[in-house]
Amino acid sequence: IMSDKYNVAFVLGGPGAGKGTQCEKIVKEFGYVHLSAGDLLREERAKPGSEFGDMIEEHIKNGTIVPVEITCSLLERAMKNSEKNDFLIDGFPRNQNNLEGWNKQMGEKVNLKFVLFFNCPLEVCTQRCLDRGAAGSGRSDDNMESLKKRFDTYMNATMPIIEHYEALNLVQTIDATRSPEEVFEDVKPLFS
Ligand code: UP5
Ligand code: MG
Repeated sequence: IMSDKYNVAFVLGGPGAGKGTQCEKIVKEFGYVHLSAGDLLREERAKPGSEFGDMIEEHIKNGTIVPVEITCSLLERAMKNSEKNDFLIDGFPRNQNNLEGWNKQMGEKVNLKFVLFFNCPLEVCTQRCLDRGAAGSGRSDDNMESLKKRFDTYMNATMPIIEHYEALNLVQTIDATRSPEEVFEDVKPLFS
């Protein structure tokens, strides 16, 4: 039966498309648990003595993707540690390796509801991340050099994953160029 599985919505979109911003709003209004793969990796990186810290930082700065075993374990641990059953998984799966690793480790334990895709042009995404960096985000990848690489990865590795789910009719595409409030108006009906 479905009810003994985790309910999951994947949240995808380019760097700075607004995944985190919209997830916060969904959490407030609909009681989902927000798990950002990027946040979990940054947290793991920051742990003193973390075996994977340097490797994670290398990937983040270069906009490349951490091996799925690490990311998937962090996600599964967070899901197990939560008392809730409904999860927004933000910024994952980002490539074929992520998709295959997730399906192998979590496929049987999860009911995938849909993939929320925040569609946002490169120029808008870039400006948002640069502004965030200028405002002191402290993120080592909010600079032009890293952003170019993040975009390459997004176009070459992540878009095919979105297309894969599109072929399965699981993608809900949202125009993410407008204000956070306007974007959320389009998101709401998907959760109501
Ligand atoms: N903002 C948001 N919405 C706005 C709107 N509608 N109008 C105007 N401004 C808006 O927003 C970004 C900025 O824009 C903020 O300042 C916000 O106020 C403003 P945010 O909600 O943070 O966007 P988000 O899509 O979450 O952007 P983020 O930078 O987090 O996206 P990325 O996908 O690049 O970052 P993530 O943290 O997911 O991944 C970082 C790196 O981790 C990856 O490059 C990769 O190296 C690694 N990673 C993995 O290896 N594996 C994973 O599974 C996940 C990550
Ligand atoms: Mg984010």
